[in-house]
Amino acid sequence: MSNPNPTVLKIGGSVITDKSKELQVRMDVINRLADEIKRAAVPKLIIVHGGGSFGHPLAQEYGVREGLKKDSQKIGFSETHHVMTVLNGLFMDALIWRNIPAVCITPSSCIITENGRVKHFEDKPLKKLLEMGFLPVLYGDAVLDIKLGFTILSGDQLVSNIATRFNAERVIIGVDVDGLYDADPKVEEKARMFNRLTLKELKNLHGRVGKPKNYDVTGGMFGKIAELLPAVESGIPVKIVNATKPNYIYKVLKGEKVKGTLIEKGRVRVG
Ligand code: IP8
Repeated sequence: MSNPNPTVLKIGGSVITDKSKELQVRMDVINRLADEIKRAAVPKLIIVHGGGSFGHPLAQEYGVREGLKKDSQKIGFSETHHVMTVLNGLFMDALIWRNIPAVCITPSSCIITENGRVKHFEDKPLKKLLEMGFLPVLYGDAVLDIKLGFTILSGDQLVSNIATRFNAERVIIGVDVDGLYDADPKVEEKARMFNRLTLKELKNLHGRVGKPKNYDVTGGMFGKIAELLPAVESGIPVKIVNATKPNYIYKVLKGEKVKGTLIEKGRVRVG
């Protein structure tokens, strides 16, 4: 394929950070993922990573997602954005040291939301980088908001928006569990994983999966499902895989069979 549509890869914050401790990066995991991304050599790739124990605790402490209500929150907005640039810097180091021409695009500098939804997105640099063969890297960020003053833009909303905007060939979501379950697999021993889901099944499920109990301000798996709907609706297949397991991201990037949940608009009939 000479000019393929892009693949959008999300790496969850719970994969690259230790969510039990604030500001704890998992550099070994970032390095392994960078190796896998290098080996897979996908021709057009956009990466988005999450906040984990960098962005989320500060966003929660200062109520950044809820918007600007008092001046004392402003430092919280700055800190949340700043720690995300630190995490992103570590991620970028791992890619660039491996000779991958990755370039960071800072969401808070090119996106403004309205009530938490992307409203303005100056996407020309992203488009140009992609055309030139660079690997653009974005992340969930603290962003300015027309109605709220500021808020949190989740990596998942960003993934869905970018995938739709650039007519992605596929979306890959790397998380710290094997796929999408009917209950939280970390809590419910009997939780069942879905191998495949249609849009209709996903919508039904959306109402049933519980909200997270930890400090994930963007809603954990619950928020993830809601955000993925527009991408699936526009016909882009989404595969959720365990990025903490070695070679899963490599295999999925290469189009090889790997355990996970595949979400498609409808069932594709074979034969
Ligand atoms: O981890 C939110 O992105 P996510 C990032 O993809 C911040 O939900 C700044 C909390």
